[in-house]
Formats: sequence, C-alpha cells, structure tokens
Amino acid sequence: MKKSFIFVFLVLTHRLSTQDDENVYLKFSTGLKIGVGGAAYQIEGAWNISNKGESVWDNFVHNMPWKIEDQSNGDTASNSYHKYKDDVKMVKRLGLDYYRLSISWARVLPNGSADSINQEGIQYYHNLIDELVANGIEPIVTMYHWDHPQVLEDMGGWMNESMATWFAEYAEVLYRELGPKVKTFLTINEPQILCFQGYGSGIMAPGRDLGTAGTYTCGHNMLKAHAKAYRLYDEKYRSIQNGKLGIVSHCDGYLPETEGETLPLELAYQFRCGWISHPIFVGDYHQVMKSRVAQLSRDEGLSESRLPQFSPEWIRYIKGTADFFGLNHYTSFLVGFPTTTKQNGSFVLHDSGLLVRSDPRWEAGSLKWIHIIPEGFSSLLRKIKSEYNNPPVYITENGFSDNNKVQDHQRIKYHYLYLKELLQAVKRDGCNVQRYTFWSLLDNFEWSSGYQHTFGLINVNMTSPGRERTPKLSFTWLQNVMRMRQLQLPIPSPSVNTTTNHQ
Ligand code: PNW
Repeated sequence: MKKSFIFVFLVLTHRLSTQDDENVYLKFSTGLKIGVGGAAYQIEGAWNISNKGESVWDNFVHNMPWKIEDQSNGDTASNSYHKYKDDVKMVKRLGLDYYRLSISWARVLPNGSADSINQEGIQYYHNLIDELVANGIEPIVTMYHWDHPQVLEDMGGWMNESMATWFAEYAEVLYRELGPKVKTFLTINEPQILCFQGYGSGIMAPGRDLGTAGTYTCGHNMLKAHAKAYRLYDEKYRSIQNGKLGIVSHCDGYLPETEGETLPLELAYQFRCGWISHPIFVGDYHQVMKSRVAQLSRDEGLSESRLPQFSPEWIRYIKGTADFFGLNHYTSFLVGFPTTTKQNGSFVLHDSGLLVRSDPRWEAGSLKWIHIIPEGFSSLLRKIKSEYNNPPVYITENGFSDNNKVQDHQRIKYHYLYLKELLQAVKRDGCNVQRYTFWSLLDNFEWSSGYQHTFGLINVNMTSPGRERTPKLSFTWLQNVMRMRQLQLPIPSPSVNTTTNHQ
C-alpha cells in the first residue's frame, strides 16, 4: 500500500516537473522583443510613383518576365505605398513591439547620387515611420533589401567596388533624415542569397550569371559597403543618435548525413553563414574557405583564387562592424561528403565539396527548400554563440511558405516549434537572442517565385485593385501569443499530418 503510494507520488511529481520544464520554454524570456517585417519591393508597389527611379527589380521583371515563376511583378504588389496606414494598424492589432521595413534606394535617390534626394520619396518613409512611432511600434530599418537603382547597376552594380562608396553615401542620407527617429539600422539584407542568386546564377535581379567568382566578388564589395556605412555612423552619428547597426546574414541549420560526423557541419557553416559573418565578427574570411577556394582555383588552372583577398587594412576595417548578429533563418539541410562522383553538392555550397540535401520525409513548405526542422535552428543559435562569443542575436526573419492558405495551420505549427526552440536556446543554453521577427506581415511578391508562395500573417487579394487584407488564422494565434507573451498551442488541424512527405 505504502510502496504503491510512493510510486504514484513519484510518477505524478515527475510528470508535473517535466510539464513545468516544458512550460518554462513557452514563456517569453525577459527582454525578448517580437516584431514582423516586410521589404520595399515586395510590398510597396508604386514602382513609378513619387519620382522614384528604376530599380534593378523593376528592370528585371519588366525585361525578363520569364524569370518569375508566374511572370508577375511588383508594380503594384500589396500596394503598401498607399495602404501603409492599414499595415501599421495591423501591426498594432497584433500587439507587436516593432516593425522591420526597408527603404527603396531608388525612391530616395532616383539617379543613384546622394546629392539629389527625392523629397517625395523620403517623405513616404517619414510618414510610415511617424505612423509607427505614433502607434507605439518601434521602426527597424533595412537600408537595402536588394533593390538598388538601375543606374548603379549600369555601372557594374555589386561587381564594382565603388558600390561601397555609393552605399555609404546613401546610408548617410538615411542617418541624416531618419536617424533621429530610427534606433536600429540593418545595412544589407542577406548578401549570401542576393550575391548567389543575383550575380552567381542570375535567377534574381540583376540576373547576372557569373558563377562563384561573381558571387564572391559581390559579397566582397558588400562587406566593404557595410563596413563603410558602419564606420561612418561611428564617426559622425552614433554619439548624437545612439542607434545600433548590423548586417543581416542568411544562415541555414545543418544536420549530419552520417551521425556523429562534424566536419561537414563546420564546412557548410563556414561557406554559407561564415562567409559573411566571419570577416565581421572574427576578421577576414575563414581559413577553411580561403584555402579550399584557392586550391580549387589552382586545380582549375586559374592564376588567382576566385575568392578575392582583403588587405590587412580592410580586414581591420571590417572586423567589429556589428552591434548585433542579424540572422535570417528558415530551414535546415542534411550535409555530408558525396560517396560517388555522381552526387553533386548544391551550387551554393559548391566549393565546400559537400552534398547538401533535404530528407524527403521532412515536412515541407510550398517552397521546396523550406522544411520544418526546429532542432536545426537551436543548433545554429548555439553555433553562433560559441563561434562569436555570444553576441546579441536579432532574428530578422523566420517564416514558412504555403500556397495562399488563410487557415494556415502549418504556419502556426512552424512558428510554435521554432519559437519554442529559440526559448530553449535562450533559457537552457544561454544564447543571447534579443529579437524575433515573423516574416512577413503581408502576402507579397516573393521574388522569383512571384505570388505563388506566401509567407504573410495576412492574406492580400492580389487580383482586386483594393488589395484587401484578410488576417489569417496565424494572425489570431499571434495576437493571443502577444497578449500572454507566452506560446499558445497550435490550433489542431485534422488535415495536417506531421509525417507526410510533401515533396
Ligand atoms: C529571403 N533561398 O529571401 C528574403 O530576405 C525575403 O525577402 C524573402 O521573402 C524570404 O527570405 C523568403 O524567401 C530568400 O532560395 C530567398 O534559399 C531565397 C532563398 C532564401 C531566402
């Protein structure tokens, strides 16, 4: 009798304590700010309004429409240029702490030159930022989310080292104009993706397919551009404006193809995330990247490495130019060494020599590269912690794509699992994550995927001139989460089968 009582007692207390442990990971950590984002070209529309100049994206979609999955474009997109007040209302209804917006470079400097600012263009951003502030929402500004003025592309774009100077001049306009109201600036969004898809393979604007040499040159010039903008802020604006600055890296998570194998994880990390992060947080490109690309270039008969070199001055100049680690993260991949010569690595990790793939059993989003692998997220956060001495991390994007579902159960499940993983990484592993940004507020122009794949918490009727907005189920879920500042269980859906192979 006594024994069984003790047994029941032990089972119950064990249950309760594991439940308690679980609950600890549902409550938001103190200081964690939650926001949502959007990017100018994806939502604004008004491509030729307000004296805006042509951007590389305008040029790309108009001249090479076949490069967009549904041959669509961002001419009108979600029409946020005209409906920005509605957007702000939605962010407020969600109860979020901040909104991440981006500035269209060509709207502010139509001919690329900082000596002729388009007043009407900059006014739009003043209005948007004022509206946010008036509603108690902090504005976070991305200076450049892929839409540079076409005139600068005509002079070589990111293949031209002068882009670094042009970018810093543009950045100064933004500090001067918006700096008094904006305390967090993100310089460049995802050099990894833009350089690879815009200059390496050409599937995104400006559509140049220059291979890895083009990809690396683009990243090289972006690192210089970012550092110049950061140093300028330090020299002239930080003491008056007191803001924080960083770049946004695109980093995937990696799981080993063969259990226990760590070298592929390290290689994949350094070639993708580390490519941009190592020069900023440690200094120079990582040794493994320098030596592998140099060796492969020699093998190809080239006289110098496809990966450009930084001078010691540039290494010092770039190192330390971030007040936080800006992280866009969506998914994870399996990585390992190919076992036959027939197995090729993906182009993006070509020089790493790795085979990169997704497990066909993983639950996928509508975009084939996105799978729900939350454990890859926390291992990435731990990697960033150990690699760069636990910097403050701002998750600047995290999101899930489907095909226009308003009852978006899978999106809720994704965010629930990813946020829970984040809270574990913070509370259990001591990772210093300070912001988490849902991507995105609205359904919008998803670059080369057009309007077929949606990330929004809000559906936008893209066939109606009014671009009416309809909050999705995930919107309501997030409202509840924000009310409690605690994760709420996903609303169960009979149609979501976690083990289904969607590929
Ligand atoms: C990012 N990939 O783009 C951008 O920052 C956002 O503007 C975009 O809406 C979001 O992620 C979702 O795609 C990416 O092919 C585009 O791996 C493509 C890839 C990754 C990120």
